[in-house]
Amino acid sequence: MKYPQIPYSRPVLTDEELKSRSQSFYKMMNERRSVREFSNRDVPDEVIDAILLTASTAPSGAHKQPWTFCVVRSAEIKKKIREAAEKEEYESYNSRMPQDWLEDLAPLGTDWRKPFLETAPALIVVFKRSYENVNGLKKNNYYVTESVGLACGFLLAAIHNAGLASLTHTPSPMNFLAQVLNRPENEKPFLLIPIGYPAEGCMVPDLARKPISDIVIRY
Ligand code: IYR
Repeated sequence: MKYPQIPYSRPVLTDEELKSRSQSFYKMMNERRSVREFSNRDVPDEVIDAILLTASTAPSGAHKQPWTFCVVRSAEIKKKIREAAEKEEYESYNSRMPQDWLEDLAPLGTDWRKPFLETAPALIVVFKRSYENVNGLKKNNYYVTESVGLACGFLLAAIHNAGLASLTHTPSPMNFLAQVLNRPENEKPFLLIPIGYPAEGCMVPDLARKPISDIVIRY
């Protein structure tokens, strides 16, 4: 089966319009920061739906869209997730992470405590679908990590554009998320993203992003 083809084009803009649009998007995106202190102020379901639909516009291998987004609003489940994450993180910070890693994280001031997992009004737990069960048969997906990574990038951009903050949290190991959320065998936890408003008085590290000369090589 081949998809029917439909026409596609983008409006042809002037160079000035291209510059202005690309620069204003950069300016907006450059204001995104990872936030670790969230307000408990609620966010509407419609906003979460729209940002998840945006995430799902990401390209994926063979258009398999190999992602599942679990939206956790239940205080009880958030608490379970926090307790399990803190248990793993405590072990990681105290015995599993090598000294170099701890030293690299020191400037960010992170530790095993994850209160934001209960404070944020919603947690988005992203799962990658390594394969699909089709009529009882295993069908592999393709470029699953790349695809789900792209969807998460789109998701973070959509969250920021909506006016909210997020954190890409990676408790390790994170198999507990599949258990707590009762996910099937073909889904593996990928990223845990609290979403909401930053807490009043929220602080973030004063870090700089690499200049273009450090990230681009022209040929
Ligand atoms: N998963 C831990 C440790 C951590 C690792 C990296 I790399 C970070 O950029 C931040 C934290 C945690 O979430 O605290």
